[in-house]
Amino acid sequence: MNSTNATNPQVQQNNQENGQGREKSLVIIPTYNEKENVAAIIDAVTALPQQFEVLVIDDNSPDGTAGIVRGKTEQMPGRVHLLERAGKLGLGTAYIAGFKWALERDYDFIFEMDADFSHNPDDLPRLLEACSGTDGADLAVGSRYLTGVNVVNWPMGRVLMSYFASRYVRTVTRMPVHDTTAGFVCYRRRVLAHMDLDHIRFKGYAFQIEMKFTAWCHGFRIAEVPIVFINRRLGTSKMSSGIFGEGLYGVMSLKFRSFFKNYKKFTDDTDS
Ligand SMILES: Nc1nc2c(ncn2[C@@H]2O[C@H](COP(=O)(O)OP(=O)(O)OP(=O)(O)O)[C@@H](O)[C@H]2O)c(=O)[nH]1
Ligand SMILES: [Mg+2]
Repeated sequence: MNSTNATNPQVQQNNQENGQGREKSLVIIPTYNEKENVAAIIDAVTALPQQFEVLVIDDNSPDGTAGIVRGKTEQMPGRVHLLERAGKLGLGTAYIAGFKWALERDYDFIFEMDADFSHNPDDLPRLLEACSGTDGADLAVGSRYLTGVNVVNWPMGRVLMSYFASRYVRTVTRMPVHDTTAGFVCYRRRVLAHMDLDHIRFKGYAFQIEMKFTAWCHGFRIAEVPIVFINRRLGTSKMSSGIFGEGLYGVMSLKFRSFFKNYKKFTDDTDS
């Protein structure tokens, strides 16, 4: 347990009041040129009563994002963390680096979230709730397509593309998830500990699909929590057609390869 939290009675009391006991949560935020958003998103996450910690994975953003995060780590030591990588290596590998960082430490719940406020930090407690307790899910997905289409300010073409991409993935994989490309996710530690993270291949949207699909193949329980997704107001998109293409063909190859894989099913007895 983090020394700051372990010795702070107020934090312990807050954790107990939130029903969290001594369980620790880490929100991983990958960044590339997010100087307009990064300080505000860190402040919004750390202002929540649940004592979320934040890990930013920055890929040497030319706009100086890492410097802003470093300031936050000094302001909130033990609460905000920064992992710097040499260059833009893609969202998927950033998350894998973050997951490994978390598994080397004692986090119980590990989150994925974008820096650009498309994912509302105020929804983090609902994702945590869905994974908490003995009956909690192993994975909670912040879902745009559970109750209709909850996307605000995206051009219609992009909404349709994303919605039908999710349906296509559901049809091909048979995975019971409405928003398969969602990047707002809570994992219980045991999901990431059980999966072979070195064998996750994809980097863009397909990374999100592959993570959910692999967890599902291992027998983990996935819950969806409805969220409203809002298009970024500040900064620029990093989406590219290559990333989209990876998703289109990647899904078929994911499903195809799964027929030949022997997924080790998770059981409470064999894993922690
Ligand atoms: N570390 C790292 N972060 C990245 C990389 N590419 C994107 N990101 C971050 O990943 C998150 C999602 O990227 P976005 O550009 O918002 O992608 P998107 O949500 O599909 O596109 P928008 O519609 O423009 O928001 C943001 O926090 C980005 O800064 C990368 O190569 N490395
Ligand atoms: Mg975005």
